[in-house]
Amino acid sequence: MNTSLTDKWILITGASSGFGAAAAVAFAKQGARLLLGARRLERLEQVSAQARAVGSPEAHFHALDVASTASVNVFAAWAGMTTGRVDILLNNAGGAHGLDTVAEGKDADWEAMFQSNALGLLRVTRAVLPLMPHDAGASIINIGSIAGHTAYEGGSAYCGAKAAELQITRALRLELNGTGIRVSTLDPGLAETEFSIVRFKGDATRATKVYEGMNALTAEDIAETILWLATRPAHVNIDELIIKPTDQAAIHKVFRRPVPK
Ligand code: NDP
Ligand code: 8X3
Repeated sequence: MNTSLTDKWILITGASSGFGAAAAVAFAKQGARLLLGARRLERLEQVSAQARAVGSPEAHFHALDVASTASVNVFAAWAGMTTGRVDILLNNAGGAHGLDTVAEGKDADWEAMFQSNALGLLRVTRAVLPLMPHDAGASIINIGSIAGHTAYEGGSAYCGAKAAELQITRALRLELNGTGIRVSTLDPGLAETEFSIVRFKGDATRATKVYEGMNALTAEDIAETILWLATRPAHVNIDELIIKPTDQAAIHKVFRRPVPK
């Protein structure tokens, strides 16, 4: 039997936009209860209101900076007081900062990428694990990237951080073997969210060009896949799943239609 999400508690990091916000809404439509974290509180407030409007009996939010151990621990304590139980942990917070070569790279960008995509995932998982039940179909779903599998120029730190995410996921699955807690990584290719706006530090024109002439994945595509992962029967673990747009045959091979001038 597939796992029902009704009354399950779902904790989502990076729930203020993109995949995390879309996943919150998708889980809410299934009647799940939500714990949402990110740094932008006004955006979290909007997402939690939308989640309640589409069917979540409870959608709570709290400030979370996964780059700070103190913030993660306060967030996890809040989650524990709110519910005492987390059935599904979606480690989604992360992103890219800059597209510089190693020769041109900035410490602040490198640090932000390893903090959010790798160390943040470790910190949140450590803090939330005590809240996760054993042998009840609980899941940890980590968001990786095809960038963790294949490097590209300008992607050294992002690709490195997502490669770390992949290996952290694999180690965690070994460590949790026997607990019944499932551990998956979902590794998308090009998806049009705020990802490139963040990467290019607010340059929307440059961000739009990343997806020009091709049909990119949407946040809803990813949310639907996360939902599918979370609802496999309790004895089924999807270890690693790569999802790419049909127009993206490989990280460097993207089909683009001519764009009318
Ligand atoms: P968005 O920029 O739309 O969302 C990123 C989310 O991460 C936001 O909610 C942001 O919240 C949160 N976040 C970033 N840093 C922190 C932090 N330090 N503490 C807490 N939250 C943080 O992009 P996506 O939805 O596309 O990205 C979601 C995940 O998917 C990321 O891990 C990204 O690397 C990955 N990914 C994206 C792909 C794409 O093409 N879009 C492809 C493959 C993977 P806030 O700023 O409010 O804190
Ligand atoms: C995001 C996909 O190819 O822009 O992780 O790095 S890519």
